[in-house]
Amino acid sequence: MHNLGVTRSSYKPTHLLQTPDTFVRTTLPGMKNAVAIVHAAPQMGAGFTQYTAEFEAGGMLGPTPGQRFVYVLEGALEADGVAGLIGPGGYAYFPEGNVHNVAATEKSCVVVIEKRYVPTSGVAAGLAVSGNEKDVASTALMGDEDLRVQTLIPDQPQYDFAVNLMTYQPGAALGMVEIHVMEHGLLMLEGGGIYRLGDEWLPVTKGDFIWMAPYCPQWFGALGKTPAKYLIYKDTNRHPLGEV
Ligand code: UGY
Ligand code: MN
Repeated sequence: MHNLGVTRSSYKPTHLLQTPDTFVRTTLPGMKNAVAIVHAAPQMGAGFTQYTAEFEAGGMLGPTPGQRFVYVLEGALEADGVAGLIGPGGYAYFPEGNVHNVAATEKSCVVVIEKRYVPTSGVAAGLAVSGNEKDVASTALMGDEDLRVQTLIPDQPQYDFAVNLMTYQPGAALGMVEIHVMEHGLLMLEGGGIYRLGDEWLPVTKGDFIWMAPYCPQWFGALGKTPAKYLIYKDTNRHPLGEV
């Protein structure tokens, strides 16, 4: 059946909305029994790589040249240095140069974010981190109790990026149109709404990926009768001119 070339996906210099009907799978070096949907990469001007890894039982990731953050959507992972299995809502961060295996113990779907570390003088690189979102407290964004943020990587100068969960009660919205130097990678985990990206107002729903370039005007309002939730990457804690 032809789809007549129709999709909600949109790729502009300032942003990408990538909906599941446009996902193309590939493999990355060292991956075994797994495929990657590469959503964001330096090829589009991003300063990081974000992909969804789909594993068969026993599947593995290959090595990375940078730091790596994994967040389990479905299934279970075992990873060097992490006690027990990492199940849904579980996450792990590995510093650059940390040689580690990440393997799926069952069919699994995992968010993988990788970034080359930007050192900053007088600050040692951060240590490995792992946990589960259910154990992470949330804070209200700009005093809005209906818009809550969970910070998965410590917000400290040792770490040069953040990965946060943002949960909007139905009808909640960002209190402002944000325009900032940091870029974002975003995966819709639950619910949906309208994302303003640049000069487009786009309907978005669970499973969609969004990349926002630095300075991309952005705003989100949650629609529907269930909360909207997304996982969002942002570069942080570094001078825009680079290493100091
Ligand atoms: O942290 C952020 O910049 C976040 N509020 N941006 C967003 O949700 N688009
Ligand atoms: Mn933002």
